[in-house]
Amino acid sequence: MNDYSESLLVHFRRSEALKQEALGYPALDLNPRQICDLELLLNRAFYPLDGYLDQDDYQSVLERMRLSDNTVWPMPVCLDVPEKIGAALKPGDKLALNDQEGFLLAILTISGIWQPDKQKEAAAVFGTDDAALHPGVKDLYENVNSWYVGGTLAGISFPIHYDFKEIRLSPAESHRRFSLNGWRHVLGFHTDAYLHCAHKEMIMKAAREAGANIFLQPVAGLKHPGNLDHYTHVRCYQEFIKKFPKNMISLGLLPLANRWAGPREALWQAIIKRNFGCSHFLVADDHGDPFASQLHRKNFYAAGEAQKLVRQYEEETGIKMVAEEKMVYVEDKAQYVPLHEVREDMKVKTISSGELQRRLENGLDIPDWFSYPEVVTELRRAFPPRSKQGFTIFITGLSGSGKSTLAKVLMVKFLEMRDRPVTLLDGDIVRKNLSSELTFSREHRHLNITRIGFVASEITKNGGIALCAPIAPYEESRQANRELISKCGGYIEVYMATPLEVCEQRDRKGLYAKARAGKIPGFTGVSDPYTPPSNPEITIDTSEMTPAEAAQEVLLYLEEQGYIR
Ligand code: PPS
Repeated sequence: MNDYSESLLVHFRRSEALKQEALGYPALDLNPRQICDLELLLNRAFYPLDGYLDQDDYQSVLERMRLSDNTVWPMPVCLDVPEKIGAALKPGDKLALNDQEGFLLAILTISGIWQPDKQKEAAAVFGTDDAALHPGVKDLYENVNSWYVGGTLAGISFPIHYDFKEIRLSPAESHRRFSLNGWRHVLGFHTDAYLHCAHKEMIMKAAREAGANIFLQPVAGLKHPGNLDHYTHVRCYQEFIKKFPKNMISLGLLPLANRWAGPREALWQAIIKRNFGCSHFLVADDHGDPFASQLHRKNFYAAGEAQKLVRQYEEETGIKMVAEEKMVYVEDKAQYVPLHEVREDMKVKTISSGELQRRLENGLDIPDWFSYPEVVTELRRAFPPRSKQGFTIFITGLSGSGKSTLAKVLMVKFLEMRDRPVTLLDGDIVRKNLSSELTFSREHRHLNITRIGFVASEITKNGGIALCAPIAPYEESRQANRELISKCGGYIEVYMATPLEVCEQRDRKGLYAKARAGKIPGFTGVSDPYTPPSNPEITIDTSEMTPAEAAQEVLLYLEEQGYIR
């Protein structure tokens, strides 16, 4: 047996022994944010940390951006645990740390447990303790447990990823890659945005100035898996790096749970980049700002603060700050130039992210000066025009208002078009299948509607048409569905405003008569409320319209909005 296989065997035996040992310890299933932190602790991206901060280090980081031994470290990285676990632990105890499926990742030997003053932490880290002003503060108050645990880690396994394994580089792997390539100076670029031509020009300019190769390190943190965007982002990065000269750029995903703490965040990322082997770090003037690039919101941190802080600590961190310089396309020159070199007589062209979204939605041209055809192809695949997106038509109204009839006519029309699969989720059908155990109580009706919403969202996400026709008497259930489904494609709410008297007069199923006779308790419109939608896309009163006319109204709306051609 050679040295390498012997060390593997030793590692395997040690892990097996630790796994056995861990069976006797209290266990915690980590949330996605905690799994990100743990991975970066275990692979040494958070060097010099070899575990979670203890209370002294935590205080010192808040007050001085340094560990107690004076090393620069700007971000508190502690393990937050629920009270029922925290209150039962004491220093010296061990805690098994699992992923969300209960798979053992590490064993923590506890050095301290305390209840942090979150307001103080927020003020120190984010610069405000007001949750209304900063999403990072809100997250700290609402999603971080109120007991902190510090201690050292014995790693058993890195968190498991099935996606893009070949570009999930650890610091050891990126170091190795850089040295194999003979890269002595490496410029780290941290991003979570889609990158286009302007970014390439900006990165190349910075790399020339630093005399460095480039390490593009996009965040693959909290949003995936299951998030379509994550896959699109990474595929776009894979296309983007092909636009650079050979052997100039390397791509590696960073499983970082961003805190959005502005300057502190930038300094933290600089240290992380150094740990991955970078000598330089590209920093934007609004780096780490929670509202950076949001058109209608002012940034939280003052412009340039992040760059200043990273530069201030350059000597100690060992990584140099390179300021990002915005590049813009000048039409008369047919090339990109730095923003500060643009003269008044030059014609500058830009496409905002909102405009890009609009062009994608409508299948409009995205010019080559703005982005690369291969990147645009990936984007078009993920954000197809409305005529290729799935959508849900959610028809709500009283019993007898014409919901099912309208849904059936529409279904036939869509089947005739033959361009998307169609699923009918009529109230009665759902009650027989998906919700057969539910009653007509308020709670069960809500559950019934949100179940329909979930199924419709899956159909919509996969490019189909979901036709839903339940009574759906409550605004809160309808709103929940709107929120969920709009993220997956189109959502069109159709309010059947046929008056109660007309519905009751029709009484096709004889239910109103029974309800009036007291034989059906809690009947919608008679002895149970129906709240009309506050903002439906379409309102239809079938007392004045044939089913074909009602369907035509919906089809005209869909055509106008670009869902059908
Ligand atoms: S809800 O409120 O959205 O969950 O209702 P839904 O799933 O659409 O089911 C409505 C159909 O169930 C029959 N039914 C009742 N409706 C209202 N209130 C009570 N108490 C009730 N009991 C049974 C009725 O046939 C409804 O069908 P439609 O097609 O709307 O007439």
